[in-house]
Amino acid sequence: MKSFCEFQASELSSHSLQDEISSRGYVLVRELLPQDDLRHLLREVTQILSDAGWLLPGHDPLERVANVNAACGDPDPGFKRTYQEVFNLEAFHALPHHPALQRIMSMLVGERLLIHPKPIGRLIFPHCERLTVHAHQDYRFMGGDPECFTVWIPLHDCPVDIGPLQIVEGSHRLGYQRHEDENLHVPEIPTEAVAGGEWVGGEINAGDVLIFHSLTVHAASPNLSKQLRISLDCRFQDYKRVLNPSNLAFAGESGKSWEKTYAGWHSDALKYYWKKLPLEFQPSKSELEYLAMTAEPSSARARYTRILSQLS
Ligand SMILES: O=C(O)CCC(=O)C(=O)O
Repeated sequence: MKSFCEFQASELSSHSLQDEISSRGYVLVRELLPQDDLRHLLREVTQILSDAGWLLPGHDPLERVANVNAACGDPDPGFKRTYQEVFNLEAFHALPHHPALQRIMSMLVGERLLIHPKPIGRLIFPHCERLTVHAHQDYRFMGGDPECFTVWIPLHDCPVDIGPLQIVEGSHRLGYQRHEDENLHVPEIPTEAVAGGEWVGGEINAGDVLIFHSLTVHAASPNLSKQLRISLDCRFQDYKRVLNPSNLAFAGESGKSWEKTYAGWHSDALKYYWKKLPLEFQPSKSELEYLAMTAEPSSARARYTRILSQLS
């Protein structure tokens, strides 16, 4: 596979970053985030995984040696319980706000930077094909304005056998591609239907970040190691561009809420920060109100009602 085109953070200007994203659809930035900051979060996450029995005893949790008998992933109920503990960590939510990341994302997006408040943690057991994320465009899941960018951040070194992300170069220029969702938990673009340039990949290490456009096709490579692969992905956009309000709320039936997420946090600084920004929603609040009364089936109405109730 062709190797990623890569940059040191210090080499990038606003202009070169925007040029790279617009021509290739991604930028791999080496050594942007300090190792210590990542390790601090990794320590908290691996302690949760160790307590859940996901790691082999007799090793430092930071080594992430997997207990293969505990292998699970979304939507397994056991996975969701442990994932929720990771999601509730204050340090998990603080990472997308890291000053080094904000600086580079402002260079790409501009000064009106919206950091989406729901980062996704990936806790990927080895040798589980069903848990490998297949080809897709984030726009399929995020909606809103396509000028939205994902940053993929491994919390530890990810040599190729641990399953870092791969990208289809230039695929963002071909628009939205059809995703198949029949009988699939997560919609994906069938391998043979993926359009764009070549797949590119390679190791992505602690401190590196992979930035890509919401229409850039990407997929995870399989984790063929003995360790869990732990990463976080988060999204950034200009807050003057439309945003799908489901990115701010918990639309499902699980009873998750920001109040519960924030319950154990020490600082208020990152709580509800987006409520202070002049955001434009798509669907708008009045469209949501209409959908909450008319959408079919009734589960969709309930979903819109939950989103609405969390926006005020
Ligand atoms: O980390 C993964 O396995 C998948 C990440 C991904 O698809 C994304 O960041 O959009």
